[in-house]
Amino acid sequence: MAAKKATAKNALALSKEQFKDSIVKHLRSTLGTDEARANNQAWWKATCSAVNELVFDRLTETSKANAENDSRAVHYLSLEFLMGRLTVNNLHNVGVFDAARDALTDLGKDINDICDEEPDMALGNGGLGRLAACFIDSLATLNYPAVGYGIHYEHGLFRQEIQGGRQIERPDSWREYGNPWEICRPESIQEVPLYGYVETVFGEDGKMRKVWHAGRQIKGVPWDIPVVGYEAKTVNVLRLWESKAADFFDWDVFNAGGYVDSQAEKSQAEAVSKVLYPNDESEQGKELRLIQQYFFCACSLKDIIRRYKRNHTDFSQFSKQAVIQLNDTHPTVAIPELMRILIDEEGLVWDDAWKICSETFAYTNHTLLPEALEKWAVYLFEKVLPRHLEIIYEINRRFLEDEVEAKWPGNDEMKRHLSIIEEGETRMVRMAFLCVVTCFKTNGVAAMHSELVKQDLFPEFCELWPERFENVTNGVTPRRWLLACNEELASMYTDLVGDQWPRDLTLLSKANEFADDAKFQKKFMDIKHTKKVQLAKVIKDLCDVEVDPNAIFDIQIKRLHEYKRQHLNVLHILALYRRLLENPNYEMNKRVFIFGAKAAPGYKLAKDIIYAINKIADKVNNDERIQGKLKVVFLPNYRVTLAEKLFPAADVSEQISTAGYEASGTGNMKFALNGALTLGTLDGANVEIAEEVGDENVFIFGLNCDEVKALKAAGYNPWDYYYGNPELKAVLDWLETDYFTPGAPGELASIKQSLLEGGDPYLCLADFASYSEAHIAVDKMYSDKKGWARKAIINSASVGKFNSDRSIEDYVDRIWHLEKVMPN
Ligand code: NBG
Repeated sequence: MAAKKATAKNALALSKEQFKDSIVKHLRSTLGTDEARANNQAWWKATCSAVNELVFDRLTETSKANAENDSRAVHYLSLEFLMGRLTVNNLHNVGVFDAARDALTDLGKDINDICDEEPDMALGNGGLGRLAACFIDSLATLNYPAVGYGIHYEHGLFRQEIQGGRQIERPDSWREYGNPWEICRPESIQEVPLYGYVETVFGEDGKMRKVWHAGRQIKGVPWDIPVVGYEAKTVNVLRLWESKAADFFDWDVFNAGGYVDSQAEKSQAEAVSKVLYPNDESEQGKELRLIQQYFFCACSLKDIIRRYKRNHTDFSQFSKQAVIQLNDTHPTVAIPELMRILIDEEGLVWDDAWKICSETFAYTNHTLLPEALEKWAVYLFEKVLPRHLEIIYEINRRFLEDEVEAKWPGNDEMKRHLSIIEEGETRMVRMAFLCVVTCFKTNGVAAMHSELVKQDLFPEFCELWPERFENVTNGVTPRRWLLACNEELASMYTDLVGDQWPRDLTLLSKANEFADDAKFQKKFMDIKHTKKVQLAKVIKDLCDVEVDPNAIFDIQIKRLHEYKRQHLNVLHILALYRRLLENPNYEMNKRVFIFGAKAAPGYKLAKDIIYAINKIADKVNNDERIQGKLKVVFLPNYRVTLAEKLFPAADVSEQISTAGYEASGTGNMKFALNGALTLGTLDGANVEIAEEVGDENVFIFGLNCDEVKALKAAGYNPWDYYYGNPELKAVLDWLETDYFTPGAPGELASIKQSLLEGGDPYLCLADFASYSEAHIAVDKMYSDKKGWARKAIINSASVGKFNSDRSIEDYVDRIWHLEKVMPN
């Protein structure tokens, strides 16, 4: 393709010849092989090493500039960073993608095959983890001082296999053969205490002090992943902690023949960073998960304090220098940990320590689902972190006796209601309350969600401190989600608006002027077709299903959860199938329904829904009566790398959560950016997407948030909808037969049960009719090729707001107040 490309401009640029030399040099001197013997993995690693020569240099310059400036920095604490692959992105951000591709071609290699060697860094579950990855990309791109802190999991999110239609979880080993992007930093190892007891001692001055005598120590080994900003001026660090047995290894035990015991200690310590928890519903009370949280918070705080102390002798400037963003409640234990360090180790008095904490921490809420709001049993805290529990009690006592008492005098019911400690059979620590009580800001992740955070989740806290609540609408990085994943469309935009759009995505709005231009429409839709052809090949390879690229590609990709309502999608597919069987002349455009979703291993119904999709796919895809008008595809092992192939190929973006339940969504933004039309409810960021692209360019259906609440309050009865809609009744009943599971009736019945006897908590049946009508509107609109092209263009051109750079600037304005630092 002759079209121009947006290419990061920078001083680092390598020519093709230099790149070739560098790759060959690394093949030989870094990897101990040569051009003749090297396999693709070696070629990939050599390519990474060539890029790293540039990247590490920028990394050093960035940290030098930050140290010299003594800059205020944000520390983004997150249990998850869903990075995906780094090679293509780093090549683009450094600005050497073309040089690398041409160099590899000259060396007889295809860059796509080489980059395919990289395993995904799947250190996250879904939206929350991917958001963290987009945010650190934007922070580096915007030259803000920032460190991401997380866990160096040995195993990321499980790999999903489908066997006989069912999900099987397999371990993910992303760094089994080493990862060229990471650097181990043994010089910054930290020790982390656990368990034990607290002693009260009185010093010579008569003052009382608390001493925590830990029962165990483990150590945290930092691994740094360079985070390359666009045009590679700034390279920040993602620092991930790996747990290891502490050094004071018991040599006596070892020598006395206790080799096995000493190994047990080692493997216990290493268990802490062994695996990412796949956000199961039933993970409550898992001691190891609490230890994981404390482990990475403790390591990170020590690291932050160590860096602060290079330039400071007391803590008076701490909250000026450091802001710590808590990505959901997972890192909340950092709050009592900082209190403990300041009071017990640094000798500050409570009020001073509290002031620092409450000026340092800010909290992002990512969900309203009650089961996802973390609570930890008090007894568990007492066992693992006895001193932290004391501190939490004291924070709570002061909060209730001072603030709550002042606002609602004598109101014990209110105290019980707002207490950080929930009373009951098992007393629990409410982590979200601890966050809101401490943090100077609490934000939601889309306008609507932030309102619900105030009104429904924390109404009393909002009365106490209205100024603490903020909204920052999520965003996605245009570097990965357009420039790198959709080269064809990216080139087209560069031709149209120049090469600055990967920074300023609002520039794309120029394309709106061409939304009705026949030539432009053709170019745009030809690219869409190309991406669909590419995806069709992936589908054939992975699922052995033939799909027609001229069909409507209708895609729902996200974690499997009832509130996201993949099963509503399934009910509609069944309805379509039924219509086609009843009337072979039923008029519709060919449609391919594509799913990608992992279910938490312990979430039975979610796994049943995956099974149902696969069983229905088997039947539908092989039913000659419907003449290929309908296809259903479940792509196994949905992950970032697969997502990069799906977003560009979508015509329809399914965003069908029950209104009020999806905090924001970020896939919705990636779809629109790549020219898909949203079929969605008024939920999360869908609301803002519709505002940006115009109501006439999205398909909105279903109950809105207020209507959902009203229906629930009035007493929702799914049976009314079942008996009231013959088609809905028929498809639900179908699930109980053996039509899709020959010889095994009832295998899909759990879905029907959950929607009827189970009360249909997410109102699938209430929204079914409206959803089904919206699909008819989609189908009609697709028949109007020009009308559809116009809408697709407008969608892609109008979502500049959802650049994660904009989200970061909002965080900086409203919460972090950082200055940009330009490294040399
Ligand atoms: C998720 C929400 C999404 C949102 C992402 C990122 C959790 C707990 N929450 O709607 O469900 O887009 O966070 O904010 O993963």
